[in-house]
Amino acid sequence: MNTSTSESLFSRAQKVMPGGVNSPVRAFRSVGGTPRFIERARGARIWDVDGNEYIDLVMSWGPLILGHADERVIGAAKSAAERGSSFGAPTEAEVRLAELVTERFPSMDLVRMVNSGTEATMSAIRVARAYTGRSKVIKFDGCWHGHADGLLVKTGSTGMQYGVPDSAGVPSAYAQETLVAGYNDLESVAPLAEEHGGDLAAIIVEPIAGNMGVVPPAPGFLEGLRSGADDTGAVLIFDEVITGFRVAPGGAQELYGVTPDLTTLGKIIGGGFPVGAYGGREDIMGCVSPLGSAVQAGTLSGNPVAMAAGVAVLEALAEPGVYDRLEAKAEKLTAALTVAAETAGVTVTTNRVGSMFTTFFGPGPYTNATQVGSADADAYGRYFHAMLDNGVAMAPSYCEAAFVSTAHTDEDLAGIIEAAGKAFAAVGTT
Ligand code: KE4
Repeated sequence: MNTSTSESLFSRAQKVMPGGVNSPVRAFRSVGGTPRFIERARGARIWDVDGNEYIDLVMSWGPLILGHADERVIGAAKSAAERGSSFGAPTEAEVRLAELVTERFPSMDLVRMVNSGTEATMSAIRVARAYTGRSKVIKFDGCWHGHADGLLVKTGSTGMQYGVPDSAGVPSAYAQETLVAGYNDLESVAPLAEEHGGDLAAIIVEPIAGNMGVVPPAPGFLEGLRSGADDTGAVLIFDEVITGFRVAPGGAQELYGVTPDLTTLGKIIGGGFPVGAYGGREDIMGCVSPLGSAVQAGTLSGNPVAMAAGVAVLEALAEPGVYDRLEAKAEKLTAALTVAAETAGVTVTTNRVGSMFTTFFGPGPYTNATQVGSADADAYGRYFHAMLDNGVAMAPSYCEAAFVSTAHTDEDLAGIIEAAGKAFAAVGTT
């Protein structure tokens, strides 16, 4: 496969951007090799600058549930852009998107648009602290909520309850306000709530983890967090940046029937344009300026082009049968992948919820960060490159989700399955 133009672009990029990328995972560091520079995309397919074609399962990390360059989305964005790119003033489009979001997420009385998932989670935590007057936050090992300082925190050493920075540049004083519990491990939450409950502002969780690979909530886990938040008076925040509009029209909270106090959204609600959002109970969102004293602002928040794209996506997702068709496609694909792995003598475990899934290399189960850490990353790296060589683009890390879109045709699925047969054989028996 000729990748010479990607290679020369990558060396150019590294002269002017850290690591040659605008987001670390794109640099292929955990799988090796040269990132493919993409020239264009449509439906489920992307083409790199060397003309190589791939069936895409990254789908921009989740936003493109309708596929690449969906005519409804691009048409809406184009027409909005022709009327002006940004006004820094209210528009009807942002009202319409906020109405669509709050209709689908009944827990969201009020919603504020921002420009990324990071902004959404950072703001939601600030508002939870403003509402409660408290400072501690519980997050979960293996969950990613973007790169706000207080969330770049990992479990301290054994027995230490306070978090420690998970990135250079995060002062330990910030990290100490964040407590880290085990995903799907309510027993790890109890002592933190007991010790810090009086100062606990928020519990933030990915209701379906997508950033340690896909890890669904164990039965009772989300319900346990709901009662823990009620018992301590903490604000329960569901980070649905991935799962919102992905696993159900009303996200994971609809799927599992557990209602958070605040929800963060992103990805799908922008249709590939930069959009995040946070919202929830009116009494909590009443703290947000200009209503209340929790400051949060943004030049391009509610950008009219991004809002128009988001409205187009959510209106398309309202069509009857969309989620049933997504479920059927993803079920068919993952079942066939499992057969392909077995045929090649490769042991894999697939975690799937709706149209998001991860194929782990190993016997599993994979229900928390520790178990995920035991999966065979090297085998995934071989699989990743073999899939790429056979025309399928996967996430360049196994701690991510693969996404099926409404644009993936039967032909696309067949192409993925055929490539996987070769790729599993290339991995070798594990
Ligand atoms: P952004 O700031 O990247 O828009 O959103 C941060 C974020 C928040 N919450 C969840 C559950 C998320 O998954 C994300 C971002 N997701 C990653 C991939 N899993 C984005 C890809 C990247 O970092 O390049």
